[in-house]
Amino acid sequence: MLRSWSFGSSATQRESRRTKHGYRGRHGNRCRLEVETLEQRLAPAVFNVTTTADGLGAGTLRAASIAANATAEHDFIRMGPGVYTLTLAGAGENLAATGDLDITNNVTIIGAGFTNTIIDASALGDRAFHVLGVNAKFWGVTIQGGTAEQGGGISNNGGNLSLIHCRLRNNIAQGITGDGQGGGVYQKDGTLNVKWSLFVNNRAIGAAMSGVSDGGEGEGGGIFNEDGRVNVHFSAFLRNKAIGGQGGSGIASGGDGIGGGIANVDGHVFVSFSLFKGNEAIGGRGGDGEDFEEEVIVPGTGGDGLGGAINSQTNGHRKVLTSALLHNRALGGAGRRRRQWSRRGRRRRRFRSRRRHPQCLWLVPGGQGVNAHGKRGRRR
Ligand SMILES: [Ca+2]
Ligand SMILES: [Ca+2]
Repeated sequence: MLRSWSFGSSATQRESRRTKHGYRGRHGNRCRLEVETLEQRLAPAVFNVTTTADGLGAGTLRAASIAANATAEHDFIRMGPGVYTLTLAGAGENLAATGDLDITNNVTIIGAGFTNTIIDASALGDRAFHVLGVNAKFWGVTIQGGTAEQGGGISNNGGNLSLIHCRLRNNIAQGITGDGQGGGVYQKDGTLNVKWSLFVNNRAIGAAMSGVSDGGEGEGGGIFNEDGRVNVHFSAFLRNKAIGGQGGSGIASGGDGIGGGIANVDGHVFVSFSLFKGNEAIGGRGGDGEDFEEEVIVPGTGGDGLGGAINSQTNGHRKVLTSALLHNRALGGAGRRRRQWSRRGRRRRRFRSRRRHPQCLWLVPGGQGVNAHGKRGRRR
C-alpha cells in the first residue's frame, strides 16, 4: 500500500520549510507529520524480453505477454534488437500459451525500431498477435510471416490497436473453407491507429473451393476492417494483395479479390499523408462445370477485382486526404475454358466473364483519383 507524508493542508505543504525545530509554514505555524492511507494505486510493470527464443521460460516474449496479461495494470514489454521467432504451435487458444500471443490486458510493446526488432511467426502456423478487447500499442517492431484465416499478422477483436513506427510484412490471411480477411491486420468492432508504419507484401487469399461452392474471397491484403475504425497517417502500403479463390467444378464462380491495401465493410477508414503503391485486388478464376443435358462444359465466372488500393462498401465510410496512389491494380478473374460438343465433334472457345458487384466502390487500375467509382478491372 502506498503511503505519503502529510503536512496538513496542501497550501501549507507547499509553503512549508524546514527549521531546526521541525517544519514550519510561511507564517511560522508548526506542522505535524501524519501518515495518510491513499487509495489503491496501479503501478505498471516493465517486462524485459531477454531471449529471442519462444517458450514459457523466463525472459521470452510469450512469458512476458502472459505476465502482462496477469496484472490489472497497463504494462510495458520491452524488446531489444533481434529476430524473435515464435515456434510454440497451437492455434485457437486465447491465453498466449500456444500459437498466437493473445493480449487480454492493456499493454505497450516497445522494440528497438522495426529494422532491428523482428517478430517472426513463419514457423508458428498462426498469426503473431491476437488482441481481445483491450488496448494494445506496438512501437518499433516488425511483425512478419504470420498465417491465419483472419488477420495473418494481428487480429483485433474489439480492442484499440496502435501501430507506431511498425512494419507488417509477408503475413497471409489464407481462407481454408472460405474467405481470407486481413493479410496484415484483421479488425472487427475496434479501432486501429497506424502511424509512420509500413505494410509490405501482405496477402489475403480466398480458399479454392470444390463442388458447387464459389471460391472464397480475399479481402484486405493489408487491412480488413468490419464495423470498426481505421486511421492511417504517414504510412505506406506496398505490394499487398487481395486474391479471390478459384471456384469449384460445379459451375462455381471465382471469389472476389477486394481491397489490395485496405478493405472496409460497414466501418470507417481515414487515410492521410500516405502512399499506396503496387497493391492488387485480383478476382479468382471460375471453376469448370458440366451441363450434361446440354452436353456442354460450362465454366464458372471469374471473381471481381475490387479496389487495388482501397475498397469500401457503400455503407462504409472512407476518406483519403493528401495521399499518393500509384500503380495499384484491380483485375477480374477469368472464366475457365468453355468446351462445347456438337455432332461434328468437340470444339473449344475461350470464355471470359466477370460478375458485377454494384454495391462496391473501388479504385481504377493505377489508382488515379480516390473518388473513382464503379470502374471495372480489366479482364484477364
Ligand atoms: Ca497487465
Ligand atoms: Ca494463442
